Amino acid sequence: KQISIIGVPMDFGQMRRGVDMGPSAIRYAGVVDRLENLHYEIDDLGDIEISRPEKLDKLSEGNLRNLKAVAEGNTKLAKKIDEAINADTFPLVFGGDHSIAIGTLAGVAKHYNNLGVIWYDAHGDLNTAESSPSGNIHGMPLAVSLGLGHPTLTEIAGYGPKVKPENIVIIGARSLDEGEKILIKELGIKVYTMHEIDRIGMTKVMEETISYLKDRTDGVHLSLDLDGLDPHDAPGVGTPVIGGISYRESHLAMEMLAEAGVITSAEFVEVNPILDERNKTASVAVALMGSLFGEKLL
Ligand code: DIR
Ligand code: MN
Ligand code: MN
Ligand code: MN
Repeated sequence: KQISIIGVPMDFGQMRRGVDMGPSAIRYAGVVDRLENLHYEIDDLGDIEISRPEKLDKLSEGNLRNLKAVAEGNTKLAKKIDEAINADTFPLVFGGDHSIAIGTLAGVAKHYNNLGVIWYDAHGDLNTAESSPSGNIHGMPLAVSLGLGHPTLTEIAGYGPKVKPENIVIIGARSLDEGEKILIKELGIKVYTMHEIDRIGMTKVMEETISYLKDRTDGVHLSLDLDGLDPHDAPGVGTPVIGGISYRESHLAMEMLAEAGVITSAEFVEVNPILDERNKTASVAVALMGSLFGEKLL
């Protein structure tokens, strides 16, 4: 099977510069060799062109920072993803801040009747302009994909919503804003917080997640925010939250997804080499990709 790598040097979904260098850091950490060793054919399509807004960090249309630049980048990304899937390749996206999940899902979801989404993140990313405490669009992509938010974002690629609430599983949550908590309850979104991960263990969490999604979906997108991991293991992220998923638990999760063979597209986001320690976070991302694509010791 062929993998199409798409880099998205987007940092306008939040305010810490440097996450635009995430795709370079991940490539530098050796992702192409790593996946080629697993006998995949890798087509690195390079980076999406992201144009800098004339006035950076402007809160346009109310509470949406850099709305135009984020929407433009995601529109281009959606098109690239669509082409990669039409060419029968597996789209593998490198961020960039998490606002790029808007474009990834816009490109992926039209190819499935019931797309499943695993949201591996310390956060819910379920804010709208109304509920967001920051105005940062990287805190909104899951809401946008559910059809909630500004039409400039929800209608990217000309349709919406992209996903159904019952097809989503959030894993690793430990920082949710008030509006996000209400939305999770209202929509009945399945969430494994750190409490459940501690209590039942990652093995059970992934067994349940896989059987839940297998029953109801015809494809599953993995959206992995590196801040889902504990900052000790992944320090190079803009919004670290202590008490996260460990490196080992994350490998186990990826290995179980590989064994189940359920993942049909993936993205690894929020790698910020400026905030990192000797490219540790990009290296962790690449190691996790190894496991996701079937790497085994023996
Ligand atoms: C926060 C941070 N909930 C916000 N979100 C992040 O700004 O909406 N998501 N960092 O990954
Ligand atoms: Mn996120
Ligand atoms: Mn996050
Ligand atoms: Mn984040």
